[in-house]
Amino acid sequence: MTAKTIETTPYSDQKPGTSGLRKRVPVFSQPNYVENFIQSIFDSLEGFGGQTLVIGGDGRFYNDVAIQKAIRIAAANGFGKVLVGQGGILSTPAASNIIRHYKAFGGLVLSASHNPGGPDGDFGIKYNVSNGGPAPERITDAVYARTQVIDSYKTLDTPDIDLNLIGTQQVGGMVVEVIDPVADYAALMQSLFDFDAIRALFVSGFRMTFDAMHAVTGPYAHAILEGMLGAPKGTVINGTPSPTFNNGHPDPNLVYCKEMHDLLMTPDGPDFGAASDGDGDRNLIIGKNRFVTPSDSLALLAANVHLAPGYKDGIAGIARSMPTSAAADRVAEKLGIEMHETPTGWKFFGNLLDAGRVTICGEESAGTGSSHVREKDGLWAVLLWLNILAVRKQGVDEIVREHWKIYGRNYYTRHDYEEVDAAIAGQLVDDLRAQLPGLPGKTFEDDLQVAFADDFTYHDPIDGSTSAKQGIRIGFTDGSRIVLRLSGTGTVGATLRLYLERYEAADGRHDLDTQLALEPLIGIAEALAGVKSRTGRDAPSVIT
Ligand code: VG1
Ligand code: CO
Repeated sequence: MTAKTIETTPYSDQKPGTSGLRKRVPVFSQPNYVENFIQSIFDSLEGFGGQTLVIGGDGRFYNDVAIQKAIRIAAANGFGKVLVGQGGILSTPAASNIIRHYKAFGGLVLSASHNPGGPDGDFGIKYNVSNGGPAPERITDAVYARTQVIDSYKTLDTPDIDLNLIGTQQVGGMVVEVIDPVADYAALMQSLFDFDAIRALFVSGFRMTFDAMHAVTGPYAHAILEGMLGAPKGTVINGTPSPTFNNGHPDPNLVYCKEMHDLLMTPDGPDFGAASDGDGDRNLIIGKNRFVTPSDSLALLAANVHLAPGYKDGIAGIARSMPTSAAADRVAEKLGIEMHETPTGWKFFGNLLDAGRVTICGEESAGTGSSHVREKDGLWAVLLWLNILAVRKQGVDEIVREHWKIYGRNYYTRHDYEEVDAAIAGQLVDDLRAQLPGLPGKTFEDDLQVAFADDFTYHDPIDGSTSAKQGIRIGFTDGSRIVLRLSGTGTVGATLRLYLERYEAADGRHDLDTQLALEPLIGIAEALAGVKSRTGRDAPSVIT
């Protein structure tokens, strides 16, 4: 079968954001929109002839349509083989593992992650490179440049392949193998964690709820938690992936998982609650009477990870995204290991992980992961927590409190203002940036003195690349911070994210309400940036 070359014209809006290209489904459904983007990815790569490409997504609306297109374009461009998850399903961390395990050239991950799905919801395409991680900026920049001038793409006239049939099929000169999306990932988890200890925990009567949010982790959680680990049936809720996420918002935070949170705060509720997002790379952790902020979770996991067999020799270092609280920094300091601060987005962790400089990474946006793959990994974090609980034989709340007694507590919150007018948001950030040089040395609220104020620039210590304008940081002498940046994953208008952090020493007060503890900083941020006054909002859209 010979490849056809189809003429096309560029779309001006195919610039990948924090995690691939994300747009509304009606945007992706425009003629040649998917084709242009995928061909632009392939045009930006070299040496994939005869190689393997992994394709999978979170099962959202349009997943199946895009996968069939991607398979034809891959075949016409000369890939030797495509590995695709059954039903088109692969969680983001599972896709990362498949790329690494089968030494694929790269992979297409089809997801808009925590954004809602459906005919009017969001869709997304991300390219991952051979280490299993998101393509670095050098590649995403090249892809974007290519989308601006693309004039043709290659495809084949072939029928759709049967995505439900495990085994191999042929598309032109290319082999398509439909694989079990769960098996390899489950085996990887089993190699890292003490499954016997976790099984014993469940036998002892420990109760948990895992909310898969009608998204991709359902099959993984059913197989691992209820299957391999013997958790009672019903432990996993909302465990069947739905193209619309049952009309929900698959973002595991206190807004969209409020019911589970409230259940965990009752005396008869389960001991442990967890959830994951649309594509399975985020995690929410709630113990009985204790919500664990993702920043704290990163620090706690780093401090206890040696209790899991896969990490028994300790860790090389920790990396966190810039807006993530400095709680993990204190763990790294105590362990005497490297600590790295990177821009938002998992793609910045890849080089550090590949070089063996760090083992654990995390983001305040409910993302934690390790060197086992090159994506954040929701179920991995849940299993590591379970492993720690099983070995320490303590509850989440007790473990968190003990941690604060050793390291102090970083009170932390994020205020999101969604769907703000993009021009207003841009101007607001520009105006705040202009104030930065005058801030160091200034004192607010009597005793909060600005130590530094800058727009974060990252210098990658491995490849020497520089990423500028990654978010505004205002740091105070007591360790408090205000961070403001624009989201790179939203699909409508602009989303302003305001991150606030305050450090309370080991012998300080650890029982304050988070929003109250941060009130002075919230006031300073409003005085400096004027998010509320300039956007006309009286409160954030989401507080996490
Ligand atoms: C958000 C989070 C970021 C995360 C990214 C992708 O990006 O802040 O930490 O890496 O989403 O996560 P932004 O630019 O909107 O702040 V996922 O689970 O949506 O792939
Ligand atoms: Co996600």
